[in-house]
Amino acid sequence: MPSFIENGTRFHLDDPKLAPNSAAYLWNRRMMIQMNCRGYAVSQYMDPEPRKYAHPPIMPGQIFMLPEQGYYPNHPGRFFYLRDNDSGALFSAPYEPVRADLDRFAFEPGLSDIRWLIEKDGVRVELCLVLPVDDVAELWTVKITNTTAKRKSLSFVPFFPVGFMSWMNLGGHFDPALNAVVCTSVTPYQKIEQYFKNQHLKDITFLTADRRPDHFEVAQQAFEGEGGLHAPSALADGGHLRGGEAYYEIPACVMQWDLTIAGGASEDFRFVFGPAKDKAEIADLRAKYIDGDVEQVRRDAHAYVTEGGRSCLEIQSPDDTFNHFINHWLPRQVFYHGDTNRLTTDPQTRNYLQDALGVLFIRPQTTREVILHAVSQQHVSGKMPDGILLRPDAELKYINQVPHTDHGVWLAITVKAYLDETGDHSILDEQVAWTDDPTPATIREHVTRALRFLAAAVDERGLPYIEQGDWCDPMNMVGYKGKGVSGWLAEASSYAMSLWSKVCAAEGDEETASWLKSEAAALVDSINRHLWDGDWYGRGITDDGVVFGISTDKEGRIFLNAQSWALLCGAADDDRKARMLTAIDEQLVTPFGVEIHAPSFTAMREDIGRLTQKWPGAAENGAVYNHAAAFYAASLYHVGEGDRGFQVLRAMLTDPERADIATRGQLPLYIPNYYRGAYRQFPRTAGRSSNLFNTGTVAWVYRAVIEQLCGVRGEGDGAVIAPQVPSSWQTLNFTRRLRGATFNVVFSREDGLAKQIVEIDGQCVESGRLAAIEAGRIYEVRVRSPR
Ligand code: CEZ
Repeated sequence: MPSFIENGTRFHLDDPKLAPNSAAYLWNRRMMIQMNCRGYAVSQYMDPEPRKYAHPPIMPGQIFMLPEQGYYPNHPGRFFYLRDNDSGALFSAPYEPVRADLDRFAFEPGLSDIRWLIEKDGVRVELCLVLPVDDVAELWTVKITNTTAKRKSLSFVPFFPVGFMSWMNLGGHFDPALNAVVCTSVTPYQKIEQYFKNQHLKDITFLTADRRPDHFEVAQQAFEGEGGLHAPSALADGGHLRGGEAYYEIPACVMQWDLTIAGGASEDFRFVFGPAKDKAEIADLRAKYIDGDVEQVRRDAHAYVTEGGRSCLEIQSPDDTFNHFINHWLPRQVFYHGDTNRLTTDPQTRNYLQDALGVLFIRPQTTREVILHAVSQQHVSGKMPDGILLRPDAELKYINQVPHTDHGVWLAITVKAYLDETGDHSILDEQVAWTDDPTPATIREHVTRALRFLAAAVDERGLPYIEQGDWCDPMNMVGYKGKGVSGWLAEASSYAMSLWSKVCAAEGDEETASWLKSEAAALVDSINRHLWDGDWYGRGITDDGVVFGISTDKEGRIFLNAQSWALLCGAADDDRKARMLTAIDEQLVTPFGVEIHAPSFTAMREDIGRLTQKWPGAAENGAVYNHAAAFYAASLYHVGEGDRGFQVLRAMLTDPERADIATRGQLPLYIPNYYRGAYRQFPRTAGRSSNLFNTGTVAWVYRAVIEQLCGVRGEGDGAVIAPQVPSSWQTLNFTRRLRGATFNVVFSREDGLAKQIVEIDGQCVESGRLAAIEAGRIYEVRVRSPR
């Protein structure tokens, strides 16, 4: 049975066919690798831009991770063939490419390693992958055990395909001094400048081992022959690798050992695989990871994730899957985002700021640095750029060259959250210059000006222009002619202005506070005047003045974001709220979560844009787009709908049982950016995971659990304790660290209570408010709630 093991810090999948593409990921600050349970891999590293070091046999896109990534026999992966030299029988671990029926299969990704245990005909193979904390390298250990009583003669053949490295120059050879297969290439270019720029690139991919192989091969075709990867010709008829090289032929790292293993005995191997600039770098990596202490590498990798990424919250609820996810896997995913910026040198501004919003609850110092860095690229007009450059040599690329109008919103939200979590008001006085004006201004002024910029970029109805997109990247044709407006952005701006107005008021700046309040109210007014459609809010108005996301639309009739943010900004009164929630339940809620809109578009709408061209039910075209669902959950908690909020969050997690794993096609180790939607149009494919673990969702889910479900958050100099616990839970215990203090909270339900009661250190605190938090102190909190 698939299940969490080791107290939820590891997962156990027992069948490679249940969810063939289910995967786990590892990362360090320089690289990431996603390994699926059957051995296929997608990995990339920073050089300084994202790059791959193992390729398919054709030229792929270099930097995008694909949603619903498909795999095929020649896909990059890490494979280990085992041949019984007496019977000739062949299998491969973990499963691909041979796909033999195994006697035992366990794919067991942990917080900082990925391991497998495979058994077939009396041979056990244990694989473990770990990434060193500060190098681009995969460190693999392999243990082969003869589980029978009789001696076995085996051939062990690791096969690490390298693929089509370059159309200009590629090849490979075995280097005896390095004990490595070294595959070489020249990154293709045409402009001369590029020649000089490319000097530093790691154009080598290598595999080195701790033992001298008996045989090797470097040309993939010579290995495969006519047999194909599931029965390579080089291994047929008791054959041995021929010691070949690759001369402008697709290279692969293949080594072979002839082993005689006594009954019950084992053989151990260690490998390092990765890119290198030159042979000296391979020698260095060998010294560190082949000759070095592998246990130390494991301990360091584990400490990086669990100590570096230590959460401010541990919970114990009646829902074990939720506990494991919140205690281990969610902070891990949040930390990955916050510490690596998704391995890009020009994160989208909204992603950069929202990733910082998540890591705030792990390492607030990082959030502080992100805020200061982000505003250093703000224009003196207040406009936030579309992407943030993280290195002097970085450039705005791809989507960041397309004008989007929402970036200022995330600045205000993140700074407000930072103040609440840390109480560090000194940040507001930090002085930072503008990208186009050297005169420094305070952070307070940077945020206010971002909001002034938003307030000014509105049409005659008072609704904000959308240009070529807002939060929704591919909503690129609503306003490209300069007239279309975003209802969502009106709500989000209003919400951000209200938040910031509170900060200004607390800081004694009444003038700005009241201006922001009146702007926020004016936006609400415009939204209610122009976008309320009777039962829900429309999403926007096109360049031609057409309101969309309304009841008369056949496709894209209702958009979730337009409802969630109406709740957040307070546009909807109780009657409207009730109508919206009903409409959402009827049209958007599915067993796999809440869809971003419905019905999904089945044809291009040239006044909405590229999102309508995505496959119906995929990504922004009607998927359960978890980032939008997380906004919805946040909005539900915001208006006290805790039970609904929890349902939305809980639907994002795959249940650790066969049926849900098979349908979603993923393991409960991360929240993917989407599950397929269009549930009412294409039920057969609904629920399928994108298996993309890059997503702004996690910051919002983490925050909702900490600040709303558990309900302990900073406010002014003090704290608020106001849990919104699902009504089906009778108990909840948790520990929350906030501003150097620790809150041990015991929540329980009781009969005969009229309302929730909070006791701090034995004292009843009617409001749930603590005026000042004492750092270093441990608060014992009891929350008693009506049943
Ligand atoms: O990218 C995300 C963006 O990183 O889409 C979100 C947006 O808020 C995030 O900033 C919603 O649009 O078609 C596109 O360009 C898409 O926008 C995607 O690239 C999308 C992906 O799902 C990547 O994870």
